[in-house]
Amino acid sequence: MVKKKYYARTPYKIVVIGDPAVGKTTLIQKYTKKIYRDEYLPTLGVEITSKEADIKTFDGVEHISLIFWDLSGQLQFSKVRTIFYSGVKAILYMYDITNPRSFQNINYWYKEAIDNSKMSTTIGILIGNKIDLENERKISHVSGSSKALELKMQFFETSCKTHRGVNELFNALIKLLINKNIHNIELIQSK
Ligand SMILES: Nc1nc2c(ncn2[C@@H]2O[C@H](COP(=O)(O)OP(=O)(O)O)[C@@H](O)[C@H]2O)c(=O)[nH]1
Ligand SMILES: [Mg+2]
Repeated sequence: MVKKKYYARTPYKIVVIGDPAVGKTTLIQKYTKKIYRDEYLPTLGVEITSKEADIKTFDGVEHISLIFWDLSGQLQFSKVRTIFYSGVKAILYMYDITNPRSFQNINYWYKEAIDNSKMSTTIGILIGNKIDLENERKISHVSGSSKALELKMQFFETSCKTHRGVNELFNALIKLLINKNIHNIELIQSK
């Protein structure tokens, strides 16, 4: 039997939220391997970065485009809130495992997101970052996974420094986004 092969270009908008300095920008830049800005909207204080990939599913290859929206610098979030959440497909909630306040504030970011996006169709993933700083850890893995359970999200711990957990996180995100049986996630084309 000849497998059906199709080639759809689907852009997925993903927003990354969490307290300042938890590693949002670093995570996106590590994954997209971009050290420059695709597009910078200084008036909005939002950075938009894309990554394209071919995903092998059981019935062919799907071409996808991930568009990351990342809040940058000092901004009055209230001014960009509506455009920031408009059309969002997935929300990455990030805290720093060495910073309890950033973990407590996940509740704030979650409330913020449910008030401003269509949560019934939005994917959420909770991320505890900076696991290379194990000696300074204040939030246990169990606390993180309980919070994720409570908010009905998947949970990952990452280090943008060592790259640990980063690919697992994005592979899971892609699986949730394309919502298909995936034979193999291979970034066979990435630019
Ligand atoms: N040790 C460690 N530092 C990190 C990690 N991720 C980010 N950082 C550092 O944390 C600081 C804030 O990162 P940034 O990406 O600007 O945070 P943002 O404000 O959430 O976008 C920077 O100095 C990063 O180099 C990590 O996984 N481990
Ligand atoms: Mg940033």
